[in-house]
Amino acid sequence: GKIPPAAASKPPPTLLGPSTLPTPSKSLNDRVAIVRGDITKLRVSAIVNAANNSLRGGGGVDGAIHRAAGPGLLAECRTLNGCPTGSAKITRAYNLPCDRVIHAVGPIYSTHDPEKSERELTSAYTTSLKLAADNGCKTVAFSALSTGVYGYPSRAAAPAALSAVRKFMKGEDGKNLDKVVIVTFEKKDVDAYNEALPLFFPPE
Ligand code: AR6
Repeated sequence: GKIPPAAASKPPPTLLGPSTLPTPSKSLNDRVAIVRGDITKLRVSAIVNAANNSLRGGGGVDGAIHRAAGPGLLAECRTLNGCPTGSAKITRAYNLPCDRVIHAVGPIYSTHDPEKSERELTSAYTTSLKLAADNGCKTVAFSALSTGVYGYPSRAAAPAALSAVRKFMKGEDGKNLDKVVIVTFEKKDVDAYNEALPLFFPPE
């Protein structure tokens, strides 16, 4: 659903700050990147949290996002009645430097039904991108959904995530997204996502 614009006091959302903001490019490859760092520090339109069904906060990146956002975020999340696996909900960002938080629920990885896990992971990415586009977000930073506590192997999660991002950005709803980044934190994720990137966004 749509929510009203954030407070006018916030600076315009940029990925790395105005001095390093690249000229928006039409090339699909230039609109997607893997970055390593702390997602709570990014001044993008929306960051995507790796949440759980309750949307009541937790450990990992979810804990870091709630700590940095302050108690207003949890208060708003409490009004949302949770979120199904493979879906996402959007809130304001409170004390975070971004404008919005999209709370996505990836699957707990199932070794018995990895295809189901992949469908749910894909859907968590796609729903988040649709929410971002519907709310006028131009720059979106994803956490590496499900690759921590939820046990999704990074080498399997990376191609699923990048495939979903590519498909969305090539479609009508993806046209207004200037930049999508996947924010990795640990080395295993940095390597897995960087190895998958050229397979889905090959150099032109
Ligand atoms: N910035 C960017 N990435 C981070 C940060 C950070 N500050 N901190 C951790 N990561 P996880 P999940 C990476 O476990 O697997 C929570 O309790 C981390 O290295 O946060 O989807 C929720 O409430 C990993 O690659 O999320 C749920 O209950 C990635 O974020 C459950 O965990 C995701 O790991 C969700 O598990």
